[in-house]
Amino acid sequence: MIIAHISDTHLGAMPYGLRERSEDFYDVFSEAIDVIIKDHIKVVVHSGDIFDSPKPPGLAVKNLYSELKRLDNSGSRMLFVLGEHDISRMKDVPFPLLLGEMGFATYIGDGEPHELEGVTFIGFNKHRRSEIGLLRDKLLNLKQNPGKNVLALHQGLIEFHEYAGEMSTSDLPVWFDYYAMGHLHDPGIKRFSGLKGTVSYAGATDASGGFNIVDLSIEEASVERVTLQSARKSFKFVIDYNDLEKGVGEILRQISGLRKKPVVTVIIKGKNINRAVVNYVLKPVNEASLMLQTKFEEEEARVLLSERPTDLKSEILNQAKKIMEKDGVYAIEELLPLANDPEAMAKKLWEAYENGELD
Ligand SMILES: [Mn+2]
Repeated sequence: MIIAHISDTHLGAMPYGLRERSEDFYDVFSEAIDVIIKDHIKVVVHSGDIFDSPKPPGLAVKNLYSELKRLDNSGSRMLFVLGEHDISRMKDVPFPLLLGEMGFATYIGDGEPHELEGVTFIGFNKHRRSEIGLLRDKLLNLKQNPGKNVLALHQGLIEFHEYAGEMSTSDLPVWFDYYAMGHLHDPGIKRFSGLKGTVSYAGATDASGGFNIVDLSIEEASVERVTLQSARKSFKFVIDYNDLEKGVGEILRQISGLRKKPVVTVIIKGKNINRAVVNYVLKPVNEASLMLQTKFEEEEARVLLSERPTDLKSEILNQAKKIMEKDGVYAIEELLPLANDPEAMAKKLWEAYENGELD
């Protein structure tokens, strides 16, 4: 059996309040469904964060419904678990459950085995950090089923993201043939020596511009990445203030001719930057992008941290002096040592004020 693994579709999201960005989320999801139908893939595992909000906009519900209907008409089925974006804190019925209830998709976040054509799918909804122990116990008590087994979770694994990780691959039962992960928005495909199958984050459909196709018909399941053409590209450029024209030319070469106008961030580096000049020169970039964000990094700021300070205290004093002159030195020398005693700090500050030391 070949399955599709998709995740974090966040239908209904509208970054920067832009209608075009909101449509991007529907476009990539729809294109993914096109690929799935064209390739006759019968099962789609969605690892959570179907909607961006527990109370999704009507358009998001309508679009999900029509895509599920298209899948259904072609004899395919979506299996899903819930992410934290789907789960209402108001203890209401999450919207995706409704579509499951109506028979347009199959909810598998209940931890029960769901068998389809000889493959068993088991999933759990998002467990918050405080509930990880509970999830670990539930995972530990799972029983291996004959044939292939697929696990769907919406959790961060520390092996994929040190800080967003909530649990580790050592918490996973070892016998699954594929671990369909959701939650982390960067896609990742990894194998671990203790685990039978590949562990993979399908990535956020919009941000990563893709999803996975997993072949379970072979002994060792293989994972292939599909790239979606309708995903909007985003770029980040760093250009030199002294060579603006050249930098802009290079940016225009890279961002023109795309299917959708990209989201562009330009960082301008240099000395004595005149922002009006920059905005003027960047006009064609602004016109060629859906959204342009310009950031400035004045040379001064770079000099500040050009060398690793040898003595932290004198470095802090130097910086304080540069930024706030003698008040800065006063703040570091006199006030900082009192930081955990606000009373004494206020007293010291008042004294300094009365003595005219803060002029
Ligand atoms: Mn999530």
